[in-house]
Amino acid sequence: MTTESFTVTGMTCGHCVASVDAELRTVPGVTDVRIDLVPGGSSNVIVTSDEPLAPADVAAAIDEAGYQLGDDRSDDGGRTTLPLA
Ligand SMILES: [Cu+2]
Repeated sequence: MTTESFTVTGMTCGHCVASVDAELRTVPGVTDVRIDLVPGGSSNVIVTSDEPLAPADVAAAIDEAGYQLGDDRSDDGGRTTLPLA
């Protein structure tokens, strides 16, 4: 079992949450979806899956619902890579 968290932008209400939830549950292996809505901002989404999640599948599901994956730089503890000019 695997749990992945990421952010989704563009959601504003419970209807948006329901759409994203429904699409993510169509991804193979997904058993649970938790969405912490931040209206108009970057909402935190946590997906639990029986199988390793393919990022492309997740991105496609979010896209299908009509929203965008946000920048995923929140919880990696400062592993931001900057080009050293
Ligand atoms: Cu909405």
